[in-house]
Amino acid sequence: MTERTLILVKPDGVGRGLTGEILRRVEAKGYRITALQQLDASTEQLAQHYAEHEGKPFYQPLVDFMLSGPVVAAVLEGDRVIEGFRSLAGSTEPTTAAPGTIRGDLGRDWGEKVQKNLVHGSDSVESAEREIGIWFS
Ligand code: RTP
Ligand code: MG
Repeated sequence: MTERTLILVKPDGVGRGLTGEILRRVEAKGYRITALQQLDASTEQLAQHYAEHEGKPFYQPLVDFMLSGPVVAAVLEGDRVIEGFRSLAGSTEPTTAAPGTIRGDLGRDWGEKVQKNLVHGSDSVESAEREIGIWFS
């Protein structure tokens, strides 16, 4: 089934010059990039985007990390792209994310308060529509 998802290249990915490599993997898989922009996230956007994590110990370090540099937001379209992009990204923690995934191949998390894991991808159809509205208004 054709879906849309919202992905972010987080500040570690943009800062390390990995945007192209990450988008290359997305396109090589066959997903279409239907919107793309680099921006400095606002605290309001992050409060909305990460509302489900408010109150968790990693919430403030996560927001501070996401404010530390530009992010790249993109809308992807494709068959089962929500699940498919999360599969390309790998599990949350770069050290244990499977080799072959973005986080497993490229992510570094040693000594950090928050997982600097390069990318975000929506986790459901509802989250995708909500998050697309936050980053592309
Ligand atoms: P995402 O939402 O960014 O695609 O990642 P996810 O589903 O794999 O992870 P989630 O549990 O939704 O957490 C959101 C982001 O918060 C940071 N995090 N750090 N204990 C930690 O150090 C920790 N836990 C979560 C990560 O950047 C994670 O992607
Ligand atoms: Mg998540």
